[in-house]
Amino acid sequence: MSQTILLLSGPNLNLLGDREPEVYGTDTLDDHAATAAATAERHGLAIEHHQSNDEAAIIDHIHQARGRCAAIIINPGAFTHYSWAIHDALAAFEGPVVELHLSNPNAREPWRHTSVVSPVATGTIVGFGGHGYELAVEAVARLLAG
Ligand code: CA2
Repeated sequence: MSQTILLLSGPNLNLLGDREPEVYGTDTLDDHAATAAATAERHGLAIEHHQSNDEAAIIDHIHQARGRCAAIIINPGAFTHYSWAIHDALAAFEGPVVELHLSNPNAREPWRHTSVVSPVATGTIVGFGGHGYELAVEAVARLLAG
């Protein structure tokens, strides 16, 4: 059975493709999830994707991944900048965690420069738009291959 990567998308990412294309591109979240799934399949891996605007739902998905999923790729949206609850949930996950952002938050408003997720991430991919989904899965595949 193939190993599963949990792909988590935080608040407002369901609006991708609809508004702010100059910042986030024109692809939808479904497009990005499809890119991640196709990349995973090339490595014999599977993607399970969930998007939520609810912090508690994201935390529940992280808990449910424990002992079941091999890795987590997460774009926490604006929760990135203040959710210590997501930080704590990720800290309790045993596998690799990749923090992923479409834009480069460090090149934007000062309040986006802090990530409370980065300290518990194995690595972070920012600023590559939709290509980041492919890069994140490639990184996970390498980590899982040892
Ligand atoms: O660059 C990223 O991927 C972000 O995680 C996106 C978040 C933002 O709060 C982070 O600082 C960086 C925002 C996602 C909102 O997505 C929208 C998409 C279309 C229209 C409006 C919002």
